[in-house]
This record gives sequence, structure tokens and C-alpha cells, in this order.
Amino acid sequence: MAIARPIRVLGLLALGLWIFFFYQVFGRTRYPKGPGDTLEHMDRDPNLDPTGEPEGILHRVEEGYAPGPEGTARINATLLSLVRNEEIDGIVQAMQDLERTWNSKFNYPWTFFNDVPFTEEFKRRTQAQTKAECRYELIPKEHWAIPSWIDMELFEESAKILQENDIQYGSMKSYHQMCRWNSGLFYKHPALEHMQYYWRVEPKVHFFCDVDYDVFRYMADHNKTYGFTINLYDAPQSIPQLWPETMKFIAQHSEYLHENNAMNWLTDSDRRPEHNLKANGYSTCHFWSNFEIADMNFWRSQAYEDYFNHLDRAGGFFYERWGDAPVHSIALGLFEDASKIHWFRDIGYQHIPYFNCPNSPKCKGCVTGRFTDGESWLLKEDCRPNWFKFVGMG
Ligand SMILES: Nc1nc2c(ncn2[C@@H]2O[C@H](COP(=O)(O)OP(=O)(O)OP(=O)(O)O)[C@@H](O)[C@H]2O)c(=O)[nH]1
Ligand SMILES: *[C@@H]1O[C@H](CO)[C@@H](O)[C@H](O)[C@H]1NC(C)=O
Ligand SMILES: *[C@@H]1O[C@H](CO)[C@@H](O)[C@H](O)[C@H]1NC(C)=O
Ligand SMILES: [Mg+2]
Repeated sequence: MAIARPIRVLGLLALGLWIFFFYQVFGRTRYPKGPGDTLEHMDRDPNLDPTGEPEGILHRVEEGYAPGPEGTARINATLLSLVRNEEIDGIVQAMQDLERTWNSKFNYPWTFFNDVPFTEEFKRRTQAQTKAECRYELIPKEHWAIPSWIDMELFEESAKILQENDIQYGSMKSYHQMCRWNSGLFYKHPALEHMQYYWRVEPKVHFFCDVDYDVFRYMADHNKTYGFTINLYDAPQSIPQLWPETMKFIAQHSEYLHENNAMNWLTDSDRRPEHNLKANGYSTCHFWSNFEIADMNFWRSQAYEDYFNHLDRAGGFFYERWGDAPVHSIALGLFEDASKIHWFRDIGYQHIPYFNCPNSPKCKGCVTGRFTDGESWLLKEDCRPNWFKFVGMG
């Protein structure tokens, strides 16, 4: 049967449109499907490259890391965990991972914090995981309490809005208190007075790779202020006023801006422009603070003290759900030399649902280069490509 020419042309056109349509919908993979796939703006995940120890001087077990006063090679540093008595199983598991991969060699003390006293069972079971000293500290009431200037009716109203926007834990008072304490108070606890560095550990996190050097002395010897493993986008609805408040602060205190700051990383709007828009100018990229190895002198600086007080007065720890992760990250990105921020690429780590899993024979139990074991849409929460681009790695 002969088909009239105009019909053939129309048929071809329709076919072409269908192909175009399917290409638009299925053809462009925006995010990687699994290990090895490419990321937008990141041709290759650096975690797939063979990863060894960082360069430069490293201090090792032979130098004197026995538990107790014999451990003369240790500096003033502690593993640090804010944790609830009910989370005993989770913290024991996290301790086992970190003791196995690192601390059984270096024996840094553990310091546990709680807003209520630790139970005897908590103390017994945690101390049983380590040869190092464990300290159990109560948070002073004035560090944990909701500040007097917070209007509790406004808090309840705001919590409803957070809930409507699906902001996890938005209506849970203690979650807001926890974020505030981690932002601006933990390092003021008297138990940390003589401590300079800390490694923050949460219940249920995993560590996968043997680390055979003193990471605290690495920080000190290489002038590092802050070490991270994972870099994420935040939910913009949890922090709409954080960046505007930060800009107000900067307008009054431009002297605190570091000349080598990470402003371009903080304000990126190329990748996920809608995040930047909803957060009023902040990319929402942050170092995921359930892991941090850091120098408390930065939090104790005048710049950070003034910044935290400004934010605290603005009320966003309660009326919004400002997390300690974006607060820490913005402060570091503005007031610190960006070269003092270190990606601990060699420390295999997981806090559900994200991983840092390097390509190294020292790692066991994670899939090299895997960013998440959750739903594939979580892959777009990865903000490492922005950081790598910013520091010239990608
Ligand atoms: N003592 C005490 N610790 C808390 C409280 N709320 C949170 N924490 C601790 O603070 C840290 C962060 O809390 P999480 O509940 O893990 O918050 P998150 O990591 O954002 O959320 P998850 O995805 O559920 O882990 C953990 O180490 C908790 O044990 C609290 O009210 N009291
Ligand atoms: C650790 O802190 C104590 C008390 O402040 C101080 O005397 C000591 O010199 C410090 N040690 C190191 C290695 O910095
Ligand atoms: C560390 O920083 C100090 C002060 O900024 C500087 O004097 C020193 O040379 C730095 N050391 C290294 C190894 O970068
Ligand atoms: Mg957690």
C-alpha cells in the first residue's frame, strides 16, 4: 500500500519527536547510579583513585602511645561524643569500629557528654571497649537550656511549619538544643579546658579503614583547623534565615573575613540553583558534622564567638532548625583559611545513609566509591563535587 508523501513526512516527524521525548526523559542520567558512574561536575570520584596516607610528617605507634601517662607522644586531644543513655548499643558499636581501626593504637581519651547523668551501665560498657581513659561529663544546665529570649509560643508555631516542610526532628525541642550546643557550647565545657583537638563520634557510625598515624598530630603538624569526610547539601527549609543573618553579621564585621576564604563554595548557585534560592544565597553545602576532627581554638576565637552569639540572638536555632553542620561550615568558609580545611579521604566512614569509602587495601566492609546505600535520589545530596571544584581537585 502506498503512503502519501505528506503522511510519510508527518510520520517521520512524529517518530523524531518521540525519540526526542524519550531522550529528555530517560536519556540524560543526571546522577550516578552507583560506584564508578560519573557525577555531574565530577568526571571521576576521587575515592576511586588509589588512596594512601596523607603526605608529610606522620607520627606512629612506636613513638609512645601506650595508655596512661606513658603515652607521651599524645597531644591534648580527645574523642568526643554527645550521647544518650538509651544509645548505649549504638555508641558501643561505633567505639568498637574506631578502637579497632585507630584508637587501640593511639589510646586517646574518650569524653562523653550528656544532659542527664550517665548510668553505671553506660559507663561500664563503654569503658570496656577501650584501654584509654573514659570521662563522663554532665552538660551544665545553662549550656543546654533554651535561652530566655526564645519565645516558646513562636517556637511551637515555627515547629509546625518545619513539620509541614518535612524537616526531620523540626518539632523536637531536644534536637534544637543539641544543634545549638554542638554549634557554640560544647568547647566551653570545663572538661575540655585543656583540650585543643577533638574527634566527634556519634552512635551507630562505622569506620572501615585502618589508620596508622596520629590524626591529631597530623592536624597540628600541618596547620589544619578542620577535617571532614562527607560534604552534603542541606534542606533549605531548615535554614532560610541563616545566610541573611550571616550577611548582616558580615556587614558589621568584615574584619573577620579571611582573605583566603571559601565564599565561592558557600555561595555556589550553578549546581542546584533552587537550593541557593530557597536558602537566600547559600548553596547549603556543608561538612557533615557527625564526623569532625577539629581544632577548638577556631571555635574559641573572637570571630566565631561573635558569630555564634549573633546567630543565637537571632533565634534560628529554635525558630528554624539551624544545624551545627551549616553553622560550622559557614564560619569555616568565611573566617578560616580554606587551605586549613582537610578532607580525610583515607578515613572510611558511614553515618546512615552516606559513606566515605576510599580505594585502599586498608579498608574493609564498604564498597569503594559508594556514596550511599539508600535510594538513588540521595546521590544528588552529594556536595563533594563543589568542594573538589573549589579546591581545584575536579
Ligand atoms: N545526651 C543527649 N544527646 C543527644 C540528644 N539529642 C541528640 N543527641 C546526640 O547528638 C548526636 C546527634 O543526634 P542524632 O539524633 O544522631 O541526630 P542526626 O545525626 O541528625 O540524626 P540521625 O539521622 O537520626 O542520626 C548524637 O550523638 C546523639 O546521641 C539529647 O537530647 N541528649
Ligand atoms: C596539654 O595541656 C596542658 C595543660 O594546659 C599543658 O600543660 C601541656 O603542655 C599540653 N600538652 C601539649 C602537648 O600541648
Ligand atoms: C602554620 O601556620 C603558622 C602560622 O600561621 C605558620 O607560621 C607556619 O609556617 C605554618 N606551618 C606550616 C607547616 O604550614
Ligand atoms: Mg546521628
